[in-house]
Amino acid sequence: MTLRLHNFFRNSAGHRVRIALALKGLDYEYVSVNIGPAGEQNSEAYLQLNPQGLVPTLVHDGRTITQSSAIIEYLDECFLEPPLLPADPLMRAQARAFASAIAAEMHALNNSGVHRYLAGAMALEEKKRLQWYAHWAKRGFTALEQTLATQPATSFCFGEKPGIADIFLVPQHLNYRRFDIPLDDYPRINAIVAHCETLDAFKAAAPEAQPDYVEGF
Ligand SMILES: N[C@@H](CCC(=O)N[C@@H](CS)C(=O)NCC(=O)O)C(=O)O
Repeated sequence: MTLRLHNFFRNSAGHRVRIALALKGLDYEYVSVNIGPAGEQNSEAYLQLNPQGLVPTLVHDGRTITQSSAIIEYLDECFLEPPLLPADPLMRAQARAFASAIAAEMHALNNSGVHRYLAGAMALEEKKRLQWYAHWAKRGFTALEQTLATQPATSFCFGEKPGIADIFLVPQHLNYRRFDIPLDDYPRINAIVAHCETLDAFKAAAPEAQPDYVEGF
């Protein structure tokens, strides 16, 4: 059985998949796709694999899967232990909703391609671009903090084991730290992220632990 992950060290959606792979204890080949100025995600070879020109892409025994949410659910269905989704249907839906709020409403508005377009075609000055970024970050994290406040106080977002919500939360929190987004208003989120970051699987998946890591990139 072979697993190959096409991603980049500074790739929030790829970071999610790395956490899932590490939590499941799965070995994989790391293929670096430099999404910086090199723009390798738009090379002909990579577009054959992922026509969206986005990372990550997972190749499992020659079968290609794109989109981090689909990849993580696929891994969870192929490799059952430990499960990344709660067993209870309601909690499962809540965990998926939490992850989806990050993937679809927050990250999608703030990812690197969006920034490039705002700075380039839209000629938006950096201050305005950061204002855009901070607006969606605040709106998103405020809602997630409120969601967590309705849950029992557990070590992770939904229960006592790390799962899909934590997998999506940690990379997004890291993005916001990188862009100096004020995070003091989200004590529950901050505590969960701090706890996750003490765990080996989260450490192994962190950008600085990847083979293509470059400081200050
Ligand atoms: N919804 C996608 C998002 C993927 C995505 O936005 N990847 C970014 C990096 S985090 C990317 O490839 N950016 C390159 C580009 O936009 O050209 C997923 O979850 O996999």
